[in-house]
Amino acid sequence: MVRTFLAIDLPAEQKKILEKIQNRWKSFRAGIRWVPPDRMHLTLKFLGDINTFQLKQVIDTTRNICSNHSSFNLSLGAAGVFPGTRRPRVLWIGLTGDTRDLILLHDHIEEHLAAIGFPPESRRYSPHLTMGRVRSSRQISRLIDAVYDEQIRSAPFQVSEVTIYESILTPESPVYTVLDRCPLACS
Ligand code: 3AM
Repeated sequence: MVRTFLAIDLPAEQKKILEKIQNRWKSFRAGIRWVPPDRMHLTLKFLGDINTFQLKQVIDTTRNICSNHSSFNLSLGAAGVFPGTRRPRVLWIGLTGDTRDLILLHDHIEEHLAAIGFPPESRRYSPHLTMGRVRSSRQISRLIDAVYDEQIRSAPFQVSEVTIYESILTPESPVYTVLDRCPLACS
């Protein structure tokens, strides 16, 4: 079985910006488990454990969907916390730019993967980059103020492929391995 998810990778320049933001947030010394910047990605769909037959179907389906979608541009957007400030669990950075293309791509993936047996998410898709996960309430309210005050500027980056990842859970942090890269059509 392979623990699988579909994601959009970020260019090095955006990861650098995210690292700088994360370093500012780290200075509050709150109880957060931080996502290492080199592992940050935009999740499109988490599939969980699938077998090799299903993996082949997922690769074929995703490749087919991507070949029918043009590449598009995104930029880093405002920061926030999920599910809300009262019980924060995830600190994130949002996206701006061609978000309608992103949602359309996500919806097609949901629809076509549902047709091969993967149930769609019940929650609405909220595209985000996870920066860290809250582990304790230590210094959290000061950090949350800083999250909402963050002014993020980034140049647009082109999204030209969807990556299929294996995620192996370890006691420290998940290890991600690329299983396939599915190119989007040229825009
Ligand atoms: O991109 P983010 O960090 O939001 O939280 C996990 C991560 O999302 C999510 O899949 C991404 C790659 O691991 N994930 C992990 N387990 C999940 C589950 N059971 C899950 N998403 C939904 N259901």
